Amino acid sequence: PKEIFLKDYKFPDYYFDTVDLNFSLGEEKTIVSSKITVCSRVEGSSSPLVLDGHDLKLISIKVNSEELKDKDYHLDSRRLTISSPPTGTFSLEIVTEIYPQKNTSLEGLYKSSGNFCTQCEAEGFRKITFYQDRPDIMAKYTCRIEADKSLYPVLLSNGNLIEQGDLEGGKHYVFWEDPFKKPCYLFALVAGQLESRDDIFVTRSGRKVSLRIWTPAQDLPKTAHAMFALKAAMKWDEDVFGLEYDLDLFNIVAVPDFNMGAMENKSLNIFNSKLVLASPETASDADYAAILGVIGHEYFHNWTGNRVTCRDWFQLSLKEGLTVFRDQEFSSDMGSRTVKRIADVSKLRNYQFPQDAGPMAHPVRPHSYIKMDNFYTVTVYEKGAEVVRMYKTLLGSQGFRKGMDLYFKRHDGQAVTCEDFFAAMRDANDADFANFLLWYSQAGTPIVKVASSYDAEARTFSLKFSQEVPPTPGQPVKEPMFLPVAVGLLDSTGKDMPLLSVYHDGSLKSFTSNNQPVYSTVLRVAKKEEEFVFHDIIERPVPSILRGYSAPIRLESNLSDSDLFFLLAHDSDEFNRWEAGQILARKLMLNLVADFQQKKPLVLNPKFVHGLKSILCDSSLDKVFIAKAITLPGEGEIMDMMEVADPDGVHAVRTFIRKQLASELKSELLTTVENNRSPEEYVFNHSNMARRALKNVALAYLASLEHEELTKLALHEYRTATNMTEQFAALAAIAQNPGKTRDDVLADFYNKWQHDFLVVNKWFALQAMSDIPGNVENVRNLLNHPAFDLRNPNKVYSLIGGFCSSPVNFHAKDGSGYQFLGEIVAQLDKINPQVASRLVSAFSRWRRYDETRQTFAKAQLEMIMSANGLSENVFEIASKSLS
Ligand code: BAL
Ligand code: ZN
Repeated sequence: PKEIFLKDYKFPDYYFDTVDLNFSLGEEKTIVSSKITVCSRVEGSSSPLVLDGHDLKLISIKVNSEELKDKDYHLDSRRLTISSPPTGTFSLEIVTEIYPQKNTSLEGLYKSSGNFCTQCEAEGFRKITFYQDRPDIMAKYTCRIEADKSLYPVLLSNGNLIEQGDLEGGKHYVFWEDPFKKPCYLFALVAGQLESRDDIFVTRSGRKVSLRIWTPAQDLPKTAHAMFALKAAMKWDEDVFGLEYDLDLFNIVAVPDFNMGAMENKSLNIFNSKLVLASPETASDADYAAILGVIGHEYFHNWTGNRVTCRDWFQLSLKEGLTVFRDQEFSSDMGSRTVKRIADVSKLRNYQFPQDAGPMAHPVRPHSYIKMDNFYTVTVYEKGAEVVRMYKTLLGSQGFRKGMDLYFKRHDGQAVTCEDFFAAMRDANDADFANFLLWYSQAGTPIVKVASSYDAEARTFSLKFSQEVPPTPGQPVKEPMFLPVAVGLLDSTGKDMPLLSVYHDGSLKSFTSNNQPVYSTVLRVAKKEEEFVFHDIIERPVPSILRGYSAPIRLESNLSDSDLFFLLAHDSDEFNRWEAGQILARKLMLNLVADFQQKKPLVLNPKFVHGLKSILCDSSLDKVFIAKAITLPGEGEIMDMMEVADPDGVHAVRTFIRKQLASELKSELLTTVENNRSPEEYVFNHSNMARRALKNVALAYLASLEHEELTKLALHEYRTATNMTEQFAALAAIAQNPGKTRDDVLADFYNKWQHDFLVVNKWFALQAMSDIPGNVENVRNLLNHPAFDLRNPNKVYSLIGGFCSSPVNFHAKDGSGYQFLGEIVAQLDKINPQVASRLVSAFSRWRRYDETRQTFAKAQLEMIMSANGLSENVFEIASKSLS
């Protein structure tokens, strides 16, 4: 397999101006005809025109209406090369035959669950027709589709519907035209038996936009929330960024078989059903929130991704980091900012930090790839969003908006780079961003140490920072990064102190403006070692550092436990209040793991129990904040902090603390459940979700005790629940403990919901993620369950992905979990390489474990590597994991 490098980027020799596509959809085969207006970039140049193409049967090829002879072109399994095309502008007509019914990779054009559907990002368009399949080729498209009218009454593509009509033989046709130039990865086609929920959004300039969400008829009632989310997103983008929708029609289609969560094709977003369909009875609060965020995300791409796109795939974070940042802000504004921030930072810590510390570590803008599909990662998305957030932290809301405005003014209709975004932010604000661009090129999570000290005599308080970025593959030596660190100082009553001035780099900077002190400031940390000294600090403060998690770093401070308990009780920055509790919990868990390994008895620090008790009983706090604050860090997060990850030790300790807390706080937890039962009607709003979240966390703690009356309580909650959030939480609470009750309730749940594939996926995932010893056998049995299907990505992610997220069972010391995954990857790679390579990533950090586990995991990776016909997708992840 060939590695592609950012440094090798070259402007294309040929541009495409217009593209007219014609699809004749059939049961045996589909005929795709394309007519492209090609222009050479350099006047008079006649370099070969190389078109990408994969799994295509070439039927004919014409240049300026003349059929090409065999000698005029060369065809291999990956490309079609026209040796001497005409100079200037010419037309290129190509006819290909494709077989969507046989396409199980779910990229390009495929047929599944009765409908035709496309997925072209990143490089799927080359499976539809021969093309320069790269995002800097932007052209205006038309698309004519013909198909059997009764089988495919709905035929959709990008842009506006210009014409439609009936044809002979029971067929019909449609003709779509997209007035905006676009790269081919944004092309989309859908054909099938679908119905739509229709609505209208009037933009702020008065344009009436028809909104349609398409699903099979029986699912239409479940699209109300998605429509609400779409309209809210359209309004929010106008209010916050001044960005208005630019066509008269916006379509969303929900499909059950989809590799990604969703896809932002111009005016025809295609969604994985699980991110569209919701009803209170079948979807949880988390599903509702995910739908809101992803509907927003795909809509926001219309500007950040579609109107301004990426020059090449290395720039993916230009659109994804920015659009994730935008969807995070949207969800924050629609709900609770702190809670959203906690969720996003947890995701970063649990998934991105491990990636940044492993063999797949790559910068936000990768330097190379074999398969681009492998770089739709938490680094490009989530760390990329943190990078965008840092611009906003440095510039403030208004400065950030100025930068966005300039970005669109300069680059609308263009395919650009991360530097272009940086330059717009800088130039619009005349800002000094020091070496901020390193965030795009240097992989690895910076480790930042901060030591604080107070000088009572001088009334100064000092923060001394030192930073190090660990080596990552291909990057042994790193430069210090530019870190915006938001800081506040708490006085002895817990209030923020006024910050008057700070001494740094030989100069004294005053914070006051108009004699108004500030209470929080952003320090610009840019060197390997750096000191900031606050003046006129009248008592020893407790510093609240990295407020709102202002930079994606691992922060290590010399704060004492009592400082942390103080912050947990008082910090005005709610994120850092939560964070103080998490730091305490992480320290406690790591110490107990050491005790466990030395076979010492486990004892829980009473101060920790007391700290959580005061949070649990503080009625002034947001309930979902309480729910988050009393939830322990995940096992993965703790393993990630250990020299040698010990899944058994971490699991034993987390289980011990949970049971101990449940036992010591039993009466408070019972009151919490009692006081937070929902009223009859489900409402998706912050206060209702907060109540459910708190009740569900409390119930899970209680059920962990395996007391008969508490299991009965969980059963009661399960039976009386009127929404999926509470029903499923009660099921999960019961399912923690093996035994007949668990088996009966799981069976009952399946019987109740077997008609609903999205709910059945939850049922698969719950069982797959279980910590019950030896669960691999149960998961193997579920592979044969009639509702399971290896061809459906959601089912695979639920069952196999779910299993890999259970540290004790996936990392079972006998290697049984690794063997199971190895077998599945080998099988799945033949069906769907993108999904297979996502799964194989679970092996990538095998060197973090003890020798026995390493031997088993390595053997599986080697077995996978030795397979005949291994896909490039899996090859890239498996080989990098082994190297
Ligand atoms: N562009 C791929 C799906 C998404 O991130 O929106
Ligand atoms: Zn996206």
